[in-house]
Amino acid sequence: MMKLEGALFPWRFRLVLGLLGVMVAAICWRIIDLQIVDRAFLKGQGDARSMRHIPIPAHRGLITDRNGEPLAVSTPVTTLWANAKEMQFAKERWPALAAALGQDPKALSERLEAQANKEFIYLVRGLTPEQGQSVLDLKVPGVYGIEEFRRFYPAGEVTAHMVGFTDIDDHGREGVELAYDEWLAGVPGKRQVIKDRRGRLIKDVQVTKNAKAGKPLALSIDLRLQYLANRELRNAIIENGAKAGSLVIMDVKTGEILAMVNQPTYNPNNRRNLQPAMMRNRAMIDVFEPGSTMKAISMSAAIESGRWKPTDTVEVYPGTLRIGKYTIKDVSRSEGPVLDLTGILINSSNVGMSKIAFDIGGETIFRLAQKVGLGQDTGLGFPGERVGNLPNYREWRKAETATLSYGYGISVTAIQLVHAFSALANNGRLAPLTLIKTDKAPQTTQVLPEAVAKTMQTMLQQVIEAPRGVFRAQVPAYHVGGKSGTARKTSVGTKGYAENSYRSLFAGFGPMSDPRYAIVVVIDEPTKAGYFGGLVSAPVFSKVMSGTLRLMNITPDNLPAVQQANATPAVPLKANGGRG
Ligand code: 59J
Repeated sequence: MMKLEGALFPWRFRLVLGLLGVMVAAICWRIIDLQIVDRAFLKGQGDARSMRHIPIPAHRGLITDRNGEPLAVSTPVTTLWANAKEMQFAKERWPALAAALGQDPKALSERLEAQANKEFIYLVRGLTPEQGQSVLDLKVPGVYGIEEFRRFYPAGEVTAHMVGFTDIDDHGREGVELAYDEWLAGVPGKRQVIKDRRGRLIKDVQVTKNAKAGKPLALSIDLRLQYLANRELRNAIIENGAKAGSLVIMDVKTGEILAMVNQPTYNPNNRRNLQPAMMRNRAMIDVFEPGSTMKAISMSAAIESGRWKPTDTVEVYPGTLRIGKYTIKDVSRSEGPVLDLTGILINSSNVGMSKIAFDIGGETIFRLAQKVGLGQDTGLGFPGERVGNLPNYREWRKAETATLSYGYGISVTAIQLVHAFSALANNGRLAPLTLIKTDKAPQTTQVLPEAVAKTMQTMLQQVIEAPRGVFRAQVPAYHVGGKSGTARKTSVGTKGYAENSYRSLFAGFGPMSDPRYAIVVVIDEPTKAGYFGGLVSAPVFSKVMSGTLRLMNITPDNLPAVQQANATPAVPLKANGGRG
């Protein structure tokens, strides 16, 4: 009879069975270990290799002008990126991709080869969502899209310096975009997704953090005035063959900047071929000597001192004044050997102003210049803004006292100059400057007695309206006041003044019945017809002030008698009772 071999070696059979049993037990233990004991740890490890947090872009706050006109808008765009590693598996699709992207096929494939081990490279940023989708529809392996926002500036070059711009990652780089970046920028959200080994998106798991949109910002700017200012400044720069210029319009009652433009400018929507000169917000970052516009401040100090009244006279003959080895000169010959205070302003007599400065002392002028903000921090915190320089009166010797009184040896920005004039316009009350729309009346500081400011208003009106005045600054149907200035530019490299490069200035305000707007015009190096502030900058002031008063619906205060019957005057006019 046959016997089973196993039966012959029962111990061997049991051994094999026993070993098998141990192995099964070991496997079971490992299963329990992996599935139950280590489960959480392993799942976490696995997820960490496939779960991804991807950012949800936050919408950046809208920037508008004071009337809600958009100045900086965030529009959705699609950015295409590639996992270059993954793309190596589909080289045959590269030419089609290059064609869809409008890129050179050779350049693209060279780039993809060179970066073959990179899992993230940008292909193209900021396409319109439609353009982006049409590329994604090709379904080229390794090509992905992300939604982003890109800034668009509807007013382009007209608001470029003021608004500034953001970089490609939507962070503020210049202007208000930079100064108010924290306010405007949102907080990006987070989305959890699962991606496979090659980084392909497999599943959208959840939004772990919602994107928080940035806050909107309404600027003090009035876009209509900004356009007007830009147009008139640009025309004047062209007509006069000038190098550059700035123009600022301020509401003297609220401290709001209503317009701020510079030439040359640039298109913030297309920043290729930008030259640094185009990008300068000159009204705040360029400093200059205010020249004779400073006489408005020095004269205010003289009247405030109580030692001088407008009808007092000073001998200006022969138009020069020696101080040690230094000679002060008047440029144009004055009406006579003696001028009253208004006459000193009208004839822009440096000699007359200097003599008054010696009488009242440098400190009196210094104190007022400081109070109206010349060479002082504006508190605006605008990127790159300059403070200028008002030397301490202790350093003023006799020659400096003279030259400072008519605007040399001090440096200011256009925005400081308009601020200083705003105090005269607003009856001696200085409102803090702001670039943001304000709703409530600001806290003003009385920097000059009201009576003194009113006296100055009358004198500065005479500067424009008197027979020998700066008639080019006149505004039809309104009374306005102001002061021109023509300053030789300091020549680069040397300590002295250039013989034939000038800065033409005009600073003024109106309407005189209730001054509301102050304007400063700076034209840098006019080279054509002439260079006097009264010739070059005054007409720009006239046009911009005229447009401003009309756009703002300000009632004319200087209509001829016949027309007055049909108008509602802001104040009683001479024809119907007089002003007092
Ligand atoms: C001027 C100066 C330079 C600096 C002089 C303008 C001085 C001076 C040393 C010569 C042209 C010129 C510290 S002129 O602004 O007086 O606006 O309509 O640049 O005087 O002492 O060939 N303005 N301008 N002065 N320097 N230093 C007048 C005047 C002014 C006018 C015209 C005629 C200067 C009425 C200027 C205007 O009021």
